[in-house]
Amino acid sequence: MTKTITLGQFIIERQADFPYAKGELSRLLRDIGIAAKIVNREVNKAGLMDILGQAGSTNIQGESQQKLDVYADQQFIAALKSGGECCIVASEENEEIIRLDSDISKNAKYIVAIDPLDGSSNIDVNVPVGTIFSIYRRRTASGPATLHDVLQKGTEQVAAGYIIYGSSTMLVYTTGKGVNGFTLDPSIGEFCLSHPNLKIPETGTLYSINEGNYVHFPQGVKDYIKYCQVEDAATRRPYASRYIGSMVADIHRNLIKGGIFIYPVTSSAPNGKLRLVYECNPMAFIIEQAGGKATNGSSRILDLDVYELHQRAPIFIGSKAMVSVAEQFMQNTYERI
Ligand code: P6P
Repeated sequence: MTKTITLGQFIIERQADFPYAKGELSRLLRDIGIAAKIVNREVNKAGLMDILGQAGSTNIQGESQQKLDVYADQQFIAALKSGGECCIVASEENEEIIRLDSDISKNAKYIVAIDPLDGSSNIDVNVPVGTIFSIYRRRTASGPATLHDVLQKGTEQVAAGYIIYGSSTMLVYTTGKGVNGFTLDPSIGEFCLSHPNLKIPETGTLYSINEGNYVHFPQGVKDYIKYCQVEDAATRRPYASRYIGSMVADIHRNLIKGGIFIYPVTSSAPNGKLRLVYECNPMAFIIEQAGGKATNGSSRILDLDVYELHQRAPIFIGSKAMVSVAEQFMQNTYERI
């Protein structure tokens, strides 16, 4: 019987990794874990509550907000506000940054960027959805934090993680020293270490892309998809297409089994669809820490300049060998044997 290690115990034990930390990041991760359990409770009974369906409002993206989107956004902001370790929340659901300027928060040293409920259009059909978060140190030493504190490159993240509300609920995160996964045990209401030191397989046979957009893809993406579909038993196992339409679920599957997830530019989305600050950067940090790769087809996601809060970026993310081949097609340098 292996010893149960809860998220809280793990965070405290790993605090030794940060000898100069005074516990703020640990408490911030704890606050996120608490909100995740509350959101999980509502996601799990969404079909039974008057919480499904359109909230009537629309978010900054112009997307109709599902009531659970709004609920999740409120829960994470409330947890961060009461925890006092975060001075600004940048959320997909809010056009502007949310400054937490209470006495205990206004001088807090951390910034949280979050997609409170990614893939929420899948809620009504019981497909896994997720929360994605990214944590930065503020750039200004004190006083009211500003957007300048938020718009930092992905390389500046101190932590990143996601929660996947699926057949089980998992919290996966990194602080730059590897990736660990925790599964929620409903019988004790705790996230318990279930996937220590997660590593993505060097290669794989799953490719994940919305082929409904095929005609709108750049030629390199079209060529890569054809490469994936070629039966070439002599050199590699046939690939399989898997696309859930929920970024957290697609990337989590690839983290466990190996694979590549691509959301490229299309003629209707010239900068891609996914958001750099609270979707691409945190997922890129996690996958790189697990030994994988994340680029925009040519440049490392984490190195991209961040110039606006809801900036979009194309993303090729997953097993290192697969992303590298996809990049060769994007740069038309693939050596056909
Ligand atoms: P499409 C969900 O709406 C989301 O933001 C991601 O979770 C997902 O990967 C992507 O959009 C799906 O987009 O255009 O394929 O429906």
